[in-house]
Amino acid sequence: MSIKIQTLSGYIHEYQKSILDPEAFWSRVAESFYWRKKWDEVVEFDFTIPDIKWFVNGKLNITENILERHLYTIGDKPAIIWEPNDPSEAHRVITYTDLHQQVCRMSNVLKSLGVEKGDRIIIYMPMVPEAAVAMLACARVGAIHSVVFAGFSANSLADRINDCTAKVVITADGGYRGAKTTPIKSIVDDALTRTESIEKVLVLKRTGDSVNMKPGRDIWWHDAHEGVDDKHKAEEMDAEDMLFILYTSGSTGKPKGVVHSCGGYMIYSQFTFQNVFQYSVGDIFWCTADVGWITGHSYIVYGPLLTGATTLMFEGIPTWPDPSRFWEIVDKHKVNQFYTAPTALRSLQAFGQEPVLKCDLSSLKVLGTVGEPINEEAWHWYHDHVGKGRCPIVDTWWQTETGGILISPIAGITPTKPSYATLPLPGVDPIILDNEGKVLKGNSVEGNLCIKFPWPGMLRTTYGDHKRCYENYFSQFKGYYFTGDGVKRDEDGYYRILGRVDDVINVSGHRMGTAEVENAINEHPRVVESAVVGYPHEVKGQGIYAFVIADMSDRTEANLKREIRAMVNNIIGPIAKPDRIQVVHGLPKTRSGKIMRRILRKIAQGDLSNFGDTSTLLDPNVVEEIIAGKDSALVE
Ligand code: 7RM
Repeated sequence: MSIKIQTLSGYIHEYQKSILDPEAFWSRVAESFYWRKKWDEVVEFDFTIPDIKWFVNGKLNITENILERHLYTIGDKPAIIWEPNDPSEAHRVITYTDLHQQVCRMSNVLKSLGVEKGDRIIIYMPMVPEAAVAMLACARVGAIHSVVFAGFSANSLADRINDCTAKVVITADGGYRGAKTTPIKSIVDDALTRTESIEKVLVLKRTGDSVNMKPGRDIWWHDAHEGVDDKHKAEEMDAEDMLFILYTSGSTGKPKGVVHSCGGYMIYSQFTFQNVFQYSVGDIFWCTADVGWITGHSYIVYGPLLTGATTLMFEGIPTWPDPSRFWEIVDKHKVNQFYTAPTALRSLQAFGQEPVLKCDLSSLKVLGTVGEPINEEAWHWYHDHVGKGRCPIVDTWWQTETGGILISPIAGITPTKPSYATLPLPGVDPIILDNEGKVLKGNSVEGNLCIKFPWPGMLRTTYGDHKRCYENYFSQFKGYYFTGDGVKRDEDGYYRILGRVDDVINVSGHRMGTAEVENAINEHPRVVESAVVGYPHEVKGQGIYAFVIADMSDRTEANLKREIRAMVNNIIGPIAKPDRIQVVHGLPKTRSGKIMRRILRKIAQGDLSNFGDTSTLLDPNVVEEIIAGKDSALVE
């Protein structure tokens, strides 16, 4: 299947070839998939628009490459192993044959609800196999899915529904996460009071909690499936037709809908999965992400299933019922590759060695991390105690926009280095530019990370607003894709990601725009203005620090802070609640009224040594006042 790099010299060889002749390289990768019709051109692109097309005029359906292609060879092999939140509930095993039947039946259900090729469907579900079935059924009928993380608020859900004018929501009555139950359906009901496009809501029964079902609009999943045929012929899709939209935060207030296409995403998610994790037949792969994030799309669902792999899906959280839950699952299902986020590792590290040392973990071969820079301490803990010194760690750098991993070790084949994503995958050409746009060649350089040549998994547009796609990613450095990340290339040529250079923060591996959080805070009737920055947080990577100017005439500070946190919780969701809030009288601004975030970031970090040039400040006294009040910031 596809190209599998097996040796270090193989990597070097393929890498060089892929950069010299990307078209030959990617067409060789694409050859191993099932196409209804082969492409005319491998790639056509112009980054100045941007206009990016891969496998031009190729026809396919991604689900035929997941289901039909594997039926006769590995039909009875597990496609999905599902581990429930509660360890006393039975796990489920879904074979490729089962998955084929379930996806076909669901495809017929979608057709019966009036879904047509090109329609947008929102999936707002807990981590159950039906979420993957729903995604694949959308792909099969040619509908564009947009999965919304079930931790987002009704308001965030409504915004996404409205942005893509979705026709159907697929959801569940509720969801389990640790000791908590989330009333998912009632959040949907709330969201739908602010939307107009939704015609049908399909509701899976998971918790059995009572829910309101609106006649004519809401249908139970099991009722809709009653008597429905499990044969379905997949819709023929153009390689460049949209496969899905996934909303992600940027430096502006409103999340943008990143669009991925059928052909390129298929090739890229599969190629990177197989190579980075060195998946072999029979292995059990476990990615702990939620399907609501890109990591879940590419490395729980599409990459593994396109490879014919067994993918483990976990409904719960790392610390419930106790902090050995992850490691007990590894032992129970004999997991071979384990992929998680640094924040999860740091939260587990805090419970000490006992929960991990009591587990065997000898099935593990490869460990992976994603979502944020991994600090050396967490890297060593992962390496020594989880991997028992035997397993390579792949620190995978990529983004919602890139569709799959771009810079990462190839497990057991290319070198690893703590806190380094190391080397680009074949077909990926990273370039470092200084702020003036000058290319920094050679080693021991630091600057803005850009990519020079397109790769099949890259975004094509931002839904409904192509200009925004250009402005966000292609306007700063002409002719390059700009990642928004800072990077260092060390003396050996290895890449180390330094974090965002824009107004995006990364909290527990979740991307958040500071403007997005500010907008939510500013909804509070007593708030006059706010400025949000990130600061180093032991477990979350970055915490959220909000400086707020407010009318305090009828509130105590404690009440105001509580209300602000509740406000942000309602508008965005719990992941965006500020960790620290400081009430201030003024914000450091330039004479033109721009907030000097650089100064606020330094104060939030507790670095009061050198604020750089403050001569452009409108009122330098503001800074003194903020420093003096620093200890009043709420800490939770
Ligand atoms: C996959 C994902 C993307 C941002 C990205 C980086 C940061 C991701 C790493 C990382 C250092 C890593 N998509 N990031 N992986 N930073 N090392 N291995 O996370 O769209 O949600 O976030 O996350 O800043 O730009 S994402």
